[in-house]
Amino acid sequence: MAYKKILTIQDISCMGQCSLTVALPILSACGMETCIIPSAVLSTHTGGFSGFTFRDLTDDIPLIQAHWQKEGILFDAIYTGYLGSTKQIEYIKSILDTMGTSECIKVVDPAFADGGKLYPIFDDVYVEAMRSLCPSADILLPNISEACFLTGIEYKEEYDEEYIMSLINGLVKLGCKTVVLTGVGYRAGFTGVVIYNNGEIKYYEHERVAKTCHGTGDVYASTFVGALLSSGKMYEAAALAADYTVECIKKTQDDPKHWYGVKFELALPYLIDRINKI
Ligand code: PXL
Repeated sequence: MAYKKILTIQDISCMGQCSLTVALPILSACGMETCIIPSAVLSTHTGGFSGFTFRDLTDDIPLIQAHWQKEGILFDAIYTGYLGSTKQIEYIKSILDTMGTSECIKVVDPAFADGGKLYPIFDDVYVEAMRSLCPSADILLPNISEACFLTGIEYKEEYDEEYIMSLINGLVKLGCKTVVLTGVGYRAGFTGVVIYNNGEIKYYEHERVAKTCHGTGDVYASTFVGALLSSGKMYEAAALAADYTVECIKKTQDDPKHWYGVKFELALPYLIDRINKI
């Protein structure tokens, strides 16, 4: 297993099991050194809580970057998630362009929509800025809602392979090299992940757990990045991330009080076991 240095840029939701509070433990469990830039600090995530605090850390980003550049710090992977503002996207481009080693893998999780709707703080201007970030990424990790907003294709709950291919082709036209599209299910009881890489399409289908849980996109993305860096195997990493996400939902689904996230900690032994076998 390779020991790599990863930079992840996303918010700190102080309570709510998403973004950095999920990415750090998962990447650590995958055996990765993890450095962070918090994009914002919120009291909770924005999915179901009201009255959350929001401290935008946009202005800190270039200062942190400048310090690291003086220190000569470079990363084997840079993985971005929920960002705090449209202005941040310009700073993120500069980080993706300058802060990686020659082998650096750049992963962008657009993290701005679900269920066909934008998350509360985002708007069309943010979507447009995120579109312009696509060419800077090696791997884009959207769900179907984000793929729809980015490509301008209508959001559908039911679809066929042709529709999914139109999303993938639209993302490729935006400059995405590799796309890992999550939450793609063609038949009842199953969902899956479509992996488009260098003109080749693969699909990993797995059991669909009835309950949808907040934060699973972040669990998926963090696990995918950790497993990819650890193994160098794209399809296996996409599949492992899906299986671990299912385990996390299973650990949570019988507890109605735990509506705001998944009990991913309880499934970390499963993740560590799988990572060692990949
Ligand atoms: O899980 C994505 C996410 C991350 N961070 C914040 C969020 C959300 C989704 O709603 O609100 C603050």
